[in-house]
Amino acid sequence: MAGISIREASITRAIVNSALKLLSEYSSVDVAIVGAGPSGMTAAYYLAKAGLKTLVLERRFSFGGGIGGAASHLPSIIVEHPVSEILSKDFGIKIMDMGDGLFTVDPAEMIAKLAVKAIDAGAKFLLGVHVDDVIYRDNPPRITGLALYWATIQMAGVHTDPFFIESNAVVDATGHDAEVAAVASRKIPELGIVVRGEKSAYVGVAEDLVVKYTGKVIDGLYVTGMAVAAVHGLPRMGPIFGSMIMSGKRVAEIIIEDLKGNH
Ligand code: 48H
Ligand code: FE2
Repeated sequence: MAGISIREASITRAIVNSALKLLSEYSSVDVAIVGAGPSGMTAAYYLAKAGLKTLVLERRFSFGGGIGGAASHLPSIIVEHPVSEILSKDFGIKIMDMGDGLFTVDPAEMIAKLAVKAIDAGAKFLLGVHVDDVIYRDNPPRITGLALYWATIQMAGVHTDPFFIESNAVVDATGHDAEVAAVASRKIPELGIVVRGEKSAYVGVAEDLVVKYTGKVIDGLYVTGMAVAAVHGLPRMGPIFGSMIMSGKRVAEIIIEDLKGNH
């Protein structure tokens, strides 16, 4: 340990220089994903693996979104076939077969391994940032990026102007409130985006519907996970997470196809 010779000012310089280099490099990306929950992290993995420059923006200082809270705090995540195999094969997550077509996963392991896989595939995570607006071009109509600021500033209730990130695709993976689609709906009414709000539980249909409706909302803006239920008015599924993984994978496939021409 050479601690004694380390100067405080050089710590500051190292932090500022590396952080500004990162923010500068990521001011323009292929895909900006808002939300590091199960759908956002899954999408990040497959997008980064396909070679797309992928940035995940998360308000909290941690990963996982709703995974950690699981089913009313009980430390068990439920998934169904074929998600069990995807989690096992693609993410190396241990699966326990509970019968009745249900499999359980340890939430801490799921959070950690989804994050590790996404990061190792090349996705960059920016924690503690609150996304509060989109960038919009009207000719032709397209979402071309995001406006964001530090979540602590939002919590302090003070006003600062945001940073911008430009991206070819924005993914709303913000969960139940579909915050990105909601702001686009409110601020750009001419796009006709309606956030219908999720409906009461009906697991049997909810899981498939979320995956089915995953995808583009308008050019440049895509929706995955519970935000799909919010935008399209679909029933909720409660503490079963299969569709979150399938939806993240699906939105990645759709974006990879849509952005093909750009590379
Ligand atoms: C930055 C933001 C912003 C913002 C939110 O809620 P999540 O886990 O989202 P999903 O869709 O990947 O997973 C949903 C699942 O957890 C769930 O709730 C299920 C399956 N419910 C079923 C039911 O019936 O209740 O993660 C969203 C993440 C969180 O980490 C937020 O902090 C983050 O997005 N976030 N980050 N800027 N404006 N809004
Ligand atoms: Fe939920």
